[in-house]
Amino acid sequence: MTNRRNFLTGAGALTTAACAAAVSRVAMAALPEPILQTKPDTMPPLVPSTGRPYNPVVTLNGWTLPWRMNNGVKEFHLVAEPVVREMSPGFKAHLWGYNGQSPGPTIEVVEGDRVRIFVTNKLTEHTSVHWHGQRLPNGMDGVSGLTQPAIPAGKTFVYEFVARRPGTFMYHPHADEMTQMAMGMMGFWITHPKARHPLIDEVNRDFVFLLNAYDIDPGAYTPKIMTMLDFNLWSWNSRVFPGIDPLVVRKNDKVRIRIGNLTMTNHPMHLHGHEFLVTGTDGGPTPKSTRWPEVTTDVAVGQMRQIEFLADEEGDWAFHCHKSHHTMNAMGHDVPTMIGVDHRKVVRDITNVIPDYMVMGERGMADMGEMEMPLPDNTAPMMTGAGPFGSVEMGGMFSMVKVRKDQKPGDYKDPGWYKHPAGEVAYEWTGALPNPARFAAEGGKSMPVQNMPAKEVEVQVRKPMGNMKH
Ligand SMILES: [Cu+2]
Repeated sequence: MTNRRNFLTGAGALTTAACAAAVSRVAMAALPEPILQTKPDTMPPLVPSTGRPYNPVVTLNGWTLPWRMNNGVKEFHLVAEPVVREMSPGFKAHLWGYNGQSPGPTIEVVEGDRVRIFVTNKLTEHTSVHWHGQRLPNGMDGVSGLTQPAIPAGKTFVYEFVARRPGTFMYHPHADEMTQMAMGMMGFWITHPKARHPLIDEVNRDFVFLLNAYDIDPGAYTPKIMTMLDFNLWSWNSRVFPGIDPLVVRKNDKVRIRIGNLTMTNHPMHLHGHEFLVTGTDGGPTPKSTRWPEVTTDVAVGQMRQIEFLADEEGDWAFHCHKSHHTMNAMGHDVPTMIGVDHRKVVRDITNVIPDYMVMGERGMADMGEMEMPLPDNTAPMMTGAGPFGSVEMGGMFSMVKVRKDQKPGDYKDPGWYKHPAGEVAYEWTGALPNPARFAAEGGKSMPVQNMPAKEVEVQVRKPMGNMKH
């Protein structure tokens, strides 16, 4: 390949990708050598060196799988295997994935391409790969038991079909799904249009990521696969904030973000500072007449959404799931709300028994962002992320779209924090503070009631958090 990407560290892997044309017929009859990637960094887009040209996507904290061209067929080699994924700095999870990573690499092809995918199963149980959203022969759909026998451990199966329609797709097992998806087996698939498409605009930057979720006890490494809804790690491409890279763009870039949801709940995805249009789903590009501006779009379970906007406002714009419990990391959330509760007496009693007992949440939960509370080894802090003005108090499904006028075209390097022009940051008021006006008709002034209770009753609200379902 002309584009020798720095992640192709293995010489063999580089040879496979670089010299497809020179490979002998004997080698072509063999499997394409699997290409692995173990770093969680966002890799630069993989510019195609064979086949029709297209504008490649950028996989957030991920990469695109190189292919080899074999008699006009694009050949890929996916290896299903156990992987270690760094979910955020200092926190590693033992997952299952493909080619060294969870999620697996993004596969990018062009409408009309004939694609052959070798899938080698290095797991301890059988698997299969379902190509979510694709038009293909029924026997290539990857539903074990229904359309094919499952791929036994240690075996390699071949899938082959033509990528018939352009769009945003994903792949995942359709065998022991509950286990294999809870363990992180999934990946993105993009089929680019073969020519200008009336409903697919050209963009300057095209980002992709999958929404996924894990239940990993603090201090543990392996997800609890029996969890149905109460996950404690809400991730993008198996990363949690502050481990998620920013989406870096140049001012006035047209930006597309493609999102797929393989969690067990919906995620209202919210962008600050810009309005976007939903331009596509896993069903294909949306008709122009159906598009209206939004700043939040819900991505339901098993759905994909592609959003587009003109990045014409400079700054560090938050981009996150709007469910506030999804922008937090592992926590015991069977914790009662303590705001406004005076527990001095209780604490005195408890510290007689447990000297290190610590009260949480008396003034809110913001203290958690900066608290130097000892965490078990290998645990992501609950809400953290140092920003230029202090803790961002976020975890989970949170990142930023960083818009900069001096970002070079094609440069995805983090430009650091936005430098706000003078006078454009919220500031403290230090003048006189008159009493703020308050609504004065509370209870019975505008509508006098004769039989009001004589004594004022103050209601203590205690939010139930025990059996919370997302
Ligand atoms: Cu969410």
